[in-house]
Amino acid sequence: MRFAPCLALLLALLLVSACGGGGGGGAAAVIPATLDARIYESLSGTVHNDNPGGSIVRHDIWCAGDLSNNTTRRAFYSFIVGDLPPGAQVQSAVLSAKQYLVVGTPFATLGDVIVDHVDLGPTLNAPDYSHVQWSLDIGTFSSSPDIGRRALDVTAAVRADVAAGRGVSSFRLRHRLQTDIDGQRDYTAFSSVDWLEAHRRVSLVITYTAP
Ligand SMILES: [Ca+2]
Ligand SMILES: [Ca+2]
Repeated sequence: MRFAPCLALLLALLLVSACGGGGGGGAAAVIPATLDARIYESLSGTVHNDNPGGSIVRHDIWCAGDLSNNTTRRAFYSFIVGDLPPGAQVQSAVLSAKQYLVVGTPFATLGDVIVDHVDLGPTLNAPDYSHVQWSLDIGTFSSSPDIGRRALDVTAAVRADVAAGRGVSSFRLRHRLQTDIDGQRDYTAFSSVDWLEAHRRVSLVITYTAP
């Protein structure tokens, strides 16, 4: 009857020893924290390709698609990732926005809405419409005209920005094709920064661990 407690004590000591050996000194488990990144308004909006200089709309419906004159537009979202603490390790990052309006048949004729991870420089301007740095087509944001929120895992993009010391992560939303040249409006609209209600608000939620 006295042997069982001794055996239990021995097993407990062995377990403690094993944990200490495998944990590099028994460091406590790091619980990930969450950052709901602030949107960077001056680098967010819609860029049109309607003239050589392009045109920028910041506080309008943010769109991807074409208009009745076959000009096109793309949507941009930027977030401040510089709020992460020094040394933060990004575990996940999810970009989300509400698709709230679909005009014409953009998904049938222009394809899915996909996301590019981009470098917008100091200002949102006409060249950003087609600028190719950093990565094109990092994922599909929307593949149907149904109204509702959409989300995309953008972990690799945010991780790259943080690793490079960039304070901002920027994303471009566009239909795969620019225009179907049919003289009809075909576009999809997403949340703008003016909409702060939880179900409409655009967000980049980052989970991370920090030393
Ligand atoms: Ca720019
Ligand atoms: Ca069209």
